[in-house]
Amino acid sequence: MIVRQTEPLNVEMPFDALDRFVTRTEDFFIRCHFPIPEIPRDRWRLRIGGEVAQPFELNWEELRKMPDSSITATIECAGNGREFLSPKVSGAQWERGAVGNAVWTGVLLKHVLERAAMKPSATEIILTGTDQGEIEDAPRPGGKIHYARSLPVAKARDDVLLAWQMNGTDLTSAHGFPLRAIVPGWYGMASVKWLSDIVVTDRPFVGYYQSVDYAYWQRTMGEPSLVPITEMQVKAQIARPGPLERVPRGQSYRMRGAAWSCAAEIVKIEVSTDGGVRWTEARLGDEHDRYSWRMWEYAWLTPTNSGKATIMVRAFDAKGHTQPKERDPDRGGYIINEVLRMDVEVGD
Ligand SMILES: Nc1nc2c(c(=O)[nH]1)N[C@H]1C(S)=C(S)[C@@H](COP(=O)(O)O)O[C@H]1N2
Ligand SMILES: [Mo]
Repeated sequence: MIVRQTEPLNVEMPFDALDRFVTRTEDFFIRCHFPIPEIPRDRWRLRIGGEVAQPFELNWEELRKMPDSSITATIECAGNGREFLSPKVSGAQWERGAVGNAVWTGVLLKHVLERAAMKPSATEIILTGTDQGEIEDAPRPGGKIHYARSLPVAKARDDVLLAWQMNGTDLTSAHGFPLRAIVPGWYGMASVKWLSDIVVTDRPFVGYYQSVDYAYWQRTMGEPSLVPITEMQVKAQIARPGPLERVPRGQSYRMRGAAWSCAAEIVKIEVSTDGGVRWTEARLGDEHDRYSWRMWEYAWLTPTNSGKATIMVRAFDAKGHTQPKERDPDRGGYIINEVLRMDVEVGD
């Protein structure tokens, strides 16, 4: 793993190592804003309140008696790929590895909300984690805050999972033990870890992590307005060759990687090995699932002459979305899905 920061812990997977559909837990990136809270299972509680008829609290045993289900879902940090931006943007300099695909098991948020009986006034659900700390850079609120994000009622009632397992075993501390949200299709910041509180509200939540941070400028009626980052945009990444890899000349080289999108499944991948002049379809991996990435590979007949080659990849989803060619400055340091050019050395 590549360590970007130790306190708080931020590590990414060396994406060159991508070799499977389901990412092993030890290879799954870790993104933390505050120190990891160590929460003893018997002291942990989940509180549900706000605009509900029956606020209640759950302990670990009660939680585990709720009906469980599993989903395989890809989570990408909204800042994944920031290292490739120019000019440089502040924040963790993630390369390609702040993304992973895992099997998550837990109870659907909708079951918990049904039990609390939401009032008709409910519009959003705020999820809050146990972790807390002070924000360093202005603008910032005073003192310590918790990590919190909200979801619209419709998404909360759809497929959001409160997960206690990752890949068949209890969550590790770093990934949110004892309980975390999994918001399928959304960038990672929505999947609140170390979940302790669920508050139903009747107005938009404008917390730090969806206004000052994890927001972007959206142009609807001409002028930009700041909106929280939500759905993952269609994106393909190359795993091999890696940026520093030397590719043998005049041979068939197995190029490969993964692609994902919130809107729909990935249906086509195109590869260019000449800097975007010609594009050829890659082969899609057999394994696929609504909210999982799709592996792809392409047999590249490498140039017979030594030198530099510029390789690129782009994905298409079933709803016809593809990746932008240029960087949109309204996105700041987030939502990095424009087609990248990667130079590799061809030689002996
Ligand atoms: N409570 C809490 N939840 C959190 C975070 C956090 O710092 N605190 N980081 C978020 C971000 S930005 C991402 S990308 C994902 C990463 O999940 P992972 O560490 O399990 O990969 O968790 C999200 N959930
Ligand atoms: Mo993130």
